[in-house]
Amino acid sequence: MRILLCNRDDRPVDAWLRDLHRLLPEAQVDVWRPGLPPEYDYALVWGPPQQLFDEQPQLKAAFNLGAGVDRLLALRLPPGLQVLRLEDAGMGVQMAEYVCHALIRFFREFDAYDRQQQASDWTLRPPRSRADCPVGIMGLGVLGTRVAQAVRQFEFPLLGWSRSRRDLPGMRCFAGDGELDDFLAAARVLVCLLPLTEATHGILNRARLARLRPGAYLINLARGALVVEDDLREQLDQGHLAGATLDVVRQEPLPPGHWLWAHPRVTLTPHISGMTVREDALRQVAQGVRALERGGDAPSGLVQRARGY
Ligand code: OXD
Repeated sequence: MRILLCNRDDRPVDAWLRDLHRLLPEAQVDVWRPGLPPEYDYALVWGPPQQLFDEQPQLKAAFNLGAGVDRLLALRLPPGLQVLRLEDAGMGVQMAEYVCHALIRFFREFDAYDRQQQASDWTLRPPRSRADCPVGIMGLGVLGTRVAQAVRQFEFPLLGWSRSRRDLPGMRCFAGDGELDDFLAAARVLVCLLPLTEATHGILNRARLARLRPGAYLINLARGALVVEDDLREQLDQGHLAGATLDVVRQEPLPPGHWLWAHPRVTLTPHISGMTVREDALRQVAQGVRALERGGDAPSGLVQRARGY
């Protein structure tokens, strides 16, 4: 079995190769470079160039070394290629802690207390009502479910929205376009964990952000293009949104001088909410490769290419 590895430049290739050899000793693994003969079975990729798939049309499957497959599916892929994504692989717990941090920072007004400390101001702010702070999670896949489980510990009313109906414990679940407005109108904190597809591109536009409860807060850790950034700015400036924590933006890295860098109600992080954990990711890849080699049931993480996730 032959495997191609085409990973991000900042991921140390020796460590990835070492762990792959350990987990899949039967595989011959090569690091991708242009011009390799078309004789590989599987590709492990993160941000691969089109050339890889043009030169390797016989590949059986591509494993995306990250959760979101939007960039991979935007390439011209061989028609029969199976695409698999990382499902949790150590990212779920990181995203859960990221969301809880942003949520509690907003709810407990830690930014205001930071400003008070700067001003040597020992003022107690009145406690806020948890009942007035329903947390709505958009996207109830593996990661959304993990985040919901963590947020539930803090006893906020919990809402969820997904394309097809889900039923999660302790959560009021909404489904499909028909229930999106009601979901938004009920949420104060909106956590976005949706995949980026044609259907979700720009889903958080002016009209939808305006549906949220006044003083709402947005936490986006999925993809920047889900949000119309000018509409977000308008809602922040008008005060309908109290603030936003964004781990993702439309253009990454965010260009110098972009308004998001300096907006007083925006907290930014450079796409770090769920970092790929090599060991966990490769364990999932190894299981997937073995499942594909065996045939039979679809391996976990198999992407429905037509659906986009
Ligand atoms: C992603 C990831 O898909 O970091 O953004 O895994």
